[in-house]
Amino acid sequence: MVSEVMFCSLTYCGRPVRLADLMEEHQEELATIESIDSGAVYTLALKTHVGMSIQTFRYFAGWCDKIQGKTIPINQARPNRNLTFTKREPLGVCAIVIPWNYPLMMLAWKSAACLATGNTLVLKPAQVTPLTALKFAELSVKAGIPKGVINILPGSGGMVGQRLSDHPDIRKLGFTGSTPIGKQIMKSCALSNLKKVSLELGGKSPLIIFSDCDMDKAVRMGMGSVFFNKGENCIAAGRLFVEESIHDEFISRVVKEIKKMKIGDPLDRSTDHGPQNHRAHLEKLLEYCEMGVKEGAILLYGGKQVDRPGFFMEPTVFTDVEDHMFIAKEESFGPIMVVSKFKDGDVDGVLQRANDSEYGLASGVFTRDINKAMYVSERLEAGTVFINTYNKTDVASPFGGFKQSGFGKDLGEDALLEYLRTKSVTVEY
Ligand code: TAP
Repeated sequence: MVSEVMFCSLTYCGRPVRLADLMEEHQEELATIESIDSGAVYTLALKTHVGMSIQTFRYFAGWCDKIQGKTIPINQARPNRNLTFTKREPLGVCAIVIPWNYPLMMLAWKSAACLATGNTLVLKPAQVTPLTALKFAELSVKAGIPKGVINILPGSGGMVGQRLSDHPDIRKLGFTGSTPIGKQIMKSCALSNLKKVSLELGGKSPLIIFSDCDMDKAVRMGMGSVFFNKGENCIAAGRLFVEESIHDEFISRVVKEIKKMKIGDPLDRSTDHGPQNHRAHLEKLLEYCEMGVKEGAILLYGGKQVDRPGFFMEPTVFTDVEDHMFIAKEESFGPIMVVSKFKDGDVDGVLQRANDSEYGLASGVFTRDINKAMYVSERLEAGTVFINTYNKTDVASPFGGFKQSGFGKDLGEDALLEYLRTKSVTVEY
């Protein structure tokens, strides 16, 4: 019932637009909080973490009054006429559980679609990054969103997250996080009351760089594919496959660029690379590097904690990574470039290696040959394929993984369906 009431108020009172306006008015404060809480450099926090969150609320605010069904003629051969029409209804109370890498943006991607479709929500931020979610709750009250519609519930995954998965009155759980926790959540949602679930999970996204690429762009974007948000990026290129004839040049240019990166205080506007999110994550990344060395990959650059206070990790490059190695298969979620060569011209061979993963979140290809780019994009098993670009997410483009990277979409029109149910009404006349 609350959902039905909300659907009307959100649709006709422009409150989601007001919420986006308020977020914009407070964008510098939100970006500062986000930077301090997550370690993202301020400039990125302002543009991406906060900027895209505002765009997301504006985009979904535009959908509020466009949630429509269809009319479907049925059983036309009978003497009586029949018609089915469908209605898209909200689900009711939805739970949202998010990780710590883009705290506000992950909140926005799910909450905006959830609210635009007339639901209420209970959101659990990650324990280590709850602050922008709390500021968002304050702004939602100012925007006139009625009490009880947006509920922010900080706490641990094992306690609060688990309780949300098990709760008998919650009808949907939208989750972003790791694959093992996603599986656990899906099981609990099924065993409790068969909640609808959408899962945005881990990835090990391949990026294929052919020798006929625009090298300047491939170096710049290849670096961004790994080091953006200090690698704490679900679509980070987990593995770069570089064609043999340009491999050495590509690597040496990447290392030259890394040396120019300014590592330091994330609030300093000139910093390129801030600290990792929390201590345990930094320790995990250092172990990941040790594992790479132990297995025989070449640690060409970095691999260590930076010698200054804080959880700073050197941007790192591994080369000569073989397919069986742990670092070739598992996500680091940090600033670690993992590079393998492939033989010149072996398009099908590199595709096979790129697809040999249980993950399928994103992927990329750099080549000037549009036919090759299209051939590769059709065969890559990933929810997103970037051609001659990377990290280009947009509020209007559906986003979500294949295989063990999950299912269900955030963003774009597709995201609305994650928070709606379809009712068929059949009339005989
Ligand atoms: P997780 O450990 O999976 O945690 C994600 C969220 O789930 C946190 O809020 C966590 O709570 C909560 N949680 C933990 N156990 C739970 C349980 N039993 N029931 C319900 N909730 C529970 O992931 P993480 O380490 O925060 O984030 C990194 C992972 O997220 C990476 O694998 C990354 O690829 C993935 N990720 C994916 C995407 C997309 S869009 N596919 C985007 C960002 C990140 P706590 O606060 O207690 O940790």
